[in-house]
Amino acid sequence: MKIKEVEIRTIELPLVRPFRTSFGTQLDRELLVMKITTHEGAQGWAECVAMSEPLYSPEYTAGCQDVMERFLLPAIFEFGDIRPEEVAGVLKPFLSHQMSKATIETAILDAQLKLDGISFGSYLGANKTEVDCGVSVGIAKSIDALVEEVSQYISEGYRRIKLKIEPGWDLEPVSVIRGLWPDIPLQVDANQAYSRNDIDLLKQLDPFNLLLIEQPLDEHDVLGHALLSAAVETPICLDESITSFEAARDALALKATTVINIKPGRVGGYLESVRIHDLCVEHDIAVWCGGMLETGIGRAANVALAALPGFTLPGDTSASSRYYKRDITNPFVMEDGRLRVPTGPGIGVDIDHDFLDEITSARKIITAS
Ligand code: NPQ
Ligand code: MG
Repeated sequence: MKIKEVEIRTIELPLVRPFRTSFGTQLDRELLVMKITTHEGAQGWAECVAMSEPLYSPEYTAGCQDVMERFLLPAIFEFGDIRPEEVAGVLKPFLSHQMSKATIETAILDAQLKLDGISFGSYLGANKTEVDCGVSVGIAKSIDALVEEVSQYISEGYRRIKLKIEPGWDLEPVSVIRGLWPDIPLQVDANQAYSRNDIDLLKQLDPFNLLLIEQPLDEHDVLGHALLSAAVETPICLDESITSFEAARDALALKATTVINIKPGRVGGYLESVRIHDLCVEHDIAVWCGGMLETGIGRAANVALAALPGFTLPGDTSASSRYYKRDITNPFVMEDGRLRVPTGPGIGVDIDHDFLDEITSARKIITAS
């Protein structure tokens, strides 16, 4: 395929409720949406999962747009006729920036699969038609407010609850939720809020039968996670630390992680995600698909990925309504705690162009210079 033009939009969507994590409180989701048009007449869509500030990852929306315009897209234009499988190699000279690279690769893959009439799920190797949904629950104002939010999600049918934790909001919320729902699959996510000095505290989570503790320590402290993992019963699951296939391979070798959260944006795309998935299957490691408050564009591709055989735990692949009153695609609606994997060509969702225009705050067209 030959890329004719790339459109990058900045969009802003209000969240249905504030989402508080150990790194801050989000009221809106600002993100980049990319549309590529090819000379063959195909269009491909992708969203960039970076947030507006570098709080979860070093990447952030304005920085992503800059690196895409200045380096990544010129390299793609210069390469000429390109296949999705060639994108990562073309972008490899530019270090890191996985979320930006993932956006470009995904948009090209969507266009290619639309031309070929193949769905994301079939291309990636999905063997399920629907995926189990979990939900990520923010740090609440009070225990009562948390209980109310969790009961709402459980009554909607979510099959797994993930509580965001931080120092001062850990043992109590976990013990209350576990007490009220003794059998619900439950896990926690600290987004790096603890240190190696907190091993004794994190050990106190052991009696609550959690599926896992996600990213308790700094993203660079892989050894710390190995020490913690040896000291606690609850499985440790890395998120932020897993930025590539190699990072996953090494974290597994060091026994720093016993479960892996795959987020395609964080690892540079869906092809790298499949490689990590295959590695985990080979090592008999459970995997699940993380979430970055995606719109229907990113959610569609994530649901397709989560339908691969190694994704044995429910992901943060929630319904559109978990985050947004109105989505920019046909919404993902949960039925019996599951989302259906799209079957149409490419990501297989329809863009609501009017609504997309309404929430677009900036728009730029990039062509070969
Ligand atoms: C995680 N996601 O697993 C992330 C973190 C996260 C669903 O818990 C705006 C954009 C706000 C991306 C807040 C979930 C965000 C965000 C949290 C990602 O660690
Ligand atoms: Mg996480």
